[in-house]
Amino acid sequence: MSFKFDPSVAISAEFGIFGIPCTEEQARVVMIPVPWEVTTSYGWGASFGPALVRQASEQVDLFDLETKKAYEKGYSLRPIPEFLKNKNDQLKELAQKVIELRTNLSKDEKTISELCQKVNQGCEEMTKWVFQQAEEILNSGKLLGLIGGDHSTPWGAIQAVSKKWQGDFAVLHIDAHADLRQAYQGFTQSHASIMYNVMNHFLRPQKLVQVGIRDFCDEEYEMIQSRKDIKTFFDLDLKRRLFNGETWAKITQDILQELPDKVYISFDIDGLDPAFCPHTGTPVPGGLHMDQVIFLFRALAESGKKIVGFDLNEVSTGGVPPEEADEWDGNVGARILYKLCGWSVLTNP
Ligand SMILES: [Mn+2]
Repeated sequence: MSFKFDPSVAISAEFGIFGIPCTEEQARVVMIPVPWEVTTSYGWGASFGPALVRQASEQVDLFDLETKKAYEKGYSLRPIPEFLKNKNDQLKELAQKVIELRTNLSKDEKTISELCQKVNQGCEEMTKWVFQQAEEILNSGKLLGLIGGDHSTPWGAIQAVSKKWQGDFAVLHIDAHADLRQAYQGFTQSHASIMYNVMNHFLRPQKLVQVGIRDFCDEEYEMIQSRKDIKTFFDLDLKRRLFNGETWAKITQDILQELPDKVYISFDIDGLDPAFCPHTGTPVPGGLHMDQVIFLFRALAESGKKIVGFDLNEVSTGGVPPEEADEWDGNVGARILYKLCGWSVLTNP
């Protein structure tokens, strides 16, 4: 099913994401925006991620040398849910209070625990909402995408994909951080805990393959070592191999070998070199180049694997409203998202 429009006429993000004027019914890829960053611990602005990426998406040329006219199948982003943004703003204040109390070594454990409980409950509700939205999209036979928000946002989507495929897929996790903390600052659904949560839930993928990881604690390192269903390509090892003369093509094949036929991609923008995402909440020097990621996506598609869902998260304004934000982070995010949409369509003929 395709719909026709002329991409050479002026396009605007007002028409729809990437300026593609299609309804959700016409679209093959349907994306959920999740304006949420309740547990953000350092820089903020990720809750504006969906708006920032949507705004920048009109700059992306629709024709793509790799994915050609995949866009003719239609990509659609649901409206940004105001109720979730409002809930985010309320709960974020409570979470900040917890962080402040802990920083000041407060002994008021009762207040801390009450606040944490409220925050955790709100995060659970967000995840439930995402799960329902994702399940609805998957059940309608559409391809699923999600735009965060911080990295806690896609857990519900990964649960829905896990349910649909009964765990017969892997999460390809691109990130600077391992995100395997059992809880962070008392928050059970912290952005720093998503992959811990993913891999310990009854609805989970058979495997987690991490790429670009360069910031983690010993507890996370131990979890990586102890679990046969987690494989991590640390940034340091990737760089050492490259510096010793191995090609990225060879490394890419090693990554693909760890993956089964079905792959969900969870893309934290901070997996890239911070030059590509200077305003993201927790940037870490080092990381992947945009071109390496684009090469990896294509190799994955050419290997015959199927993308069963994806998310892009942690694209941030750096704390200002999207209208005032530097366009660069959104620009990079929109281009990653565009490739993810295209390869999703092409790997699901
Ligand atoms: Mn990260």
